Amino acid sequence: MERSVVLVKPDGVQRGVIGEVIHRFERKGLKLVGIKMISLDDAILDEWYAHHKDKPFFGGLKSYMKSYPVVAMLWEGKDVVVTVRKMVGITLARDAEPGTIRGDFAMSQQYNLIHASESAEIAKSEEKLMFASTEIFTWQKTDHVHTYIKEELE
Ligand code: 3AN
Repeated sequence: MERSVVLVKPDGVQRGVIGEVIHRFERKGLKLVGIKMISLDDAILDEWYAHHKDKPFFGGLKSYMKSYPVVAMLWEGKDVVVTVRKMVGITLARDAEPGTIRGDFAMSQQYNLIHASESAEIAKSEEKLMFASTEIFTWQKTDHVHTYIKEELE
């Protein structure tokens, strides 16, 4: 099944929404296959945000992402990348739909609490950047038979 990398960013750690984020994805029926706290450095951020390297906010974005640790998670599910992005909400948090994580808990374009992989392809490269193979767990979530029909699990 597909995987999505989620980061509770430094502002999310400071504002105490780690549990809320986990709670929402758990209730949705997603499967957690990796989780850790990590302090990000320039090496990883230059790759992570390579698509933003020419933007005026790149320096500030990197400083912010290095300011406190983040909590990195790997969530698994059917077409999970799109599902997680919908649950996260748009980048400009004060405009994000109520009911989304950013819509319910954030006001800023930069301090928007959470990162979620943008596409299935990007998710694969983010997974490699963020998690060692020993940090990813293969386990059977027994309630999946009540979360999906058989064909969706194939
Ligand atoms: P998203 O996280 O919604 O996929 P991206 O990939 O466009 O958004 O941006 C990555 C991160 O860069 C955002 N989560 C936010 O923290 C920051 N960011 C994006 N746009 C701006 C901006 N105009 N000014 C400051 N920070 C920004």
